[in-house]
Amino acid sequence: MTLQRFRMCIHGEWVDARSGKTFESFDPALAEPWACLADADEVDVDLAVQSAQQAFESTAWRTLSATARGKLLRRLGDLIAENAEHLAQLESKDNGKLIRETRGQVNYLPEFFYYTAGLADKLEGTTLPLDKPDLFAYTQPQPLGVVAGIIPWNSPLYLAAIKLAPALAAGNTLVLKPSEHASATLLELARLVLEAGIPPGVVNVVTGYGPSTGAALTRHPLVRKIAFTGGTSTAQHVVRSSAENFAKLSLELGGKSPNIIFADADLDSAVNGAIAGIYAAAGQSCVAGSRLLVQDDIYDTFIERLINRAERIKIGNPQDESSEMGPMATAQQLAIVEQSVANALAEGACLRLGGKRPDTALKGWYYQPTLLECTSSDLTIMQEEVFGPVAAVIRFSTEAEALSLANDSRFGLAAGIWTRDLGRAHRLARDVRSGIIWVNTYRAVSAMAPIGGFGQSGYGRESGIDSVLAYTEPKTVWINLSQAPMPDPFIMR
Ligand code: TXE
Repeated sequence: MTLQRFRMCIHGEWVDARSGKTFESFDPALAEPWACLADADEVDVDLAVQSAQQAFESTAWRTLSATARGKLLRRLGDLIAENAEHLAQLESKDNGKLIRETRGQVNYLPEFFYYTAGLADKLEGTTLPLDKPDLFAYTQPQPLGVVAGIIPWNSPLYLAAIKLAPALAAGNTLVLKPSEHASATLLELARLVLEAGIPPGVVNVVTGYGPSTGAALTRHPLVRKIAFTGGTSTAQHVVRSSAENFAKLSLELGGKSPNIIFADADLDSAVNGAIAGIYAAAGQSCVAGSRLLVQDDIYDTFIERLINRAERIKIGNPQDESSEMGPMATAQQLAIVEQSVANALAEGACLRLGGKRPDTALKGWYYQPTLLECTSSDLTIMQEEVFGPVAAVIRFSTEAEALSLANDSRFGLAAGIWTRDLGRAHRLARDVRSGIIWVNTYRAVSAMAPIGGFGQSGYGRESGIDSVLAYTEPKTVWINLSQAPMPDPFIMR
């Protein structure tokens, strides 16, 4: 089979790695390679970062008004909309996500650019009400410089967009590093960036492996901010790299999110919410509702209805419009899922559904929707992220118990609360420690809504009105209004 060839985008040019090295990327639905990509080393990464630095200092970018930057972002949004079907198909092939999911994501993607475009020229400094009448001071938000965007495989376009749009709106330049498992759509995005008229070098994309390409990028001395989405242990490397040069950081690291079902909930909706939480995207979602907390009174009914629906999930090729669950994105991810389920069973969890690969002729890295019943929150399956279609369910009797179980986690990214009791919904929204709370819904996103976590789910927020500010640093400007000579130089004014 001929592999599709992709080159990197450095300073507006399509280039191979200087070393000539390449690597293969796999189609998860077929478990075979489909693309050949440049394997960038630190020489290539340096070229990309120097290009971004040069673009940052260039008059073409630096003197562009914020309004003009906003217009470029709008144009980019339009181009994404025009190319949406192509991008959706490509992402589905590359990471094995359902076409109906990638299409939905890509169709919404322009909204991130339009929303952020509108924010570009609304970044205001403040006039400071100084307590020193002879002095006048104001602040001005300033772009940081070169931003490194480290992107995982599960939603490359969406996770790149929520970094790219605000970073550009604020006047930064970027080097994006997609995952070695799904790089193609970010290279297509770079093509649209150039077509939109964004100057060469403002957005560069380097491809390669995390420990080589990614590490070379995150420790580069010219990188002023690292926006990272990925796993917790990788994040620890990234944080250490950032310490070399004091680069700013935002980290979005996934979780072990509770989906809490109370007896008074609309059970049909709650079943769909539980499915959306853990079996959508085959559970390969940072916000996966992988811990199901179900109230005693409805526990048996709820589990029966959940199993009944989950058994009928149509596993199939992600490019098939009728498929409801595709494969794991990588062979390694499938191995993690299999190992996690085996460990859970060994620790005493009870298998209620799935627990193996499907009995089909499908060649890819598929795994069945799986449900594990647990009697203790201490089980590893209740504490560790699996990143696959594996729900761990536990029962509770009181609201206090539900809260205590929900907060029994080192993570804190998302939580679902299913109840018709308004007071309870607001109490739990206040008390559950997580960055996103969904009440009677799950997996909702919007350009206007911040995303990010508490605890080991990371820090910093993406999306929303403050997203652009996160790519700036305020500058304080002091003006002496007095006509008198400068006073005593040996005391602070
Ligand atoms: O992610 P990695 P992987 C979780 C999930 C999964 C686990 C591992 O639990 O099982 O992470 O997945 C780059 N310096 N999430 O291995 O390694 C890498 O090339 C700099 C949660 O795919 O975190 C890729 O571009 N960069 C998550 C990116 O980091 C490095 C989504 C993420 O890869 C690097 C995906 C290094 N030393 C997985 N090592 C979410 N929050 O949604 C790797 N990278």
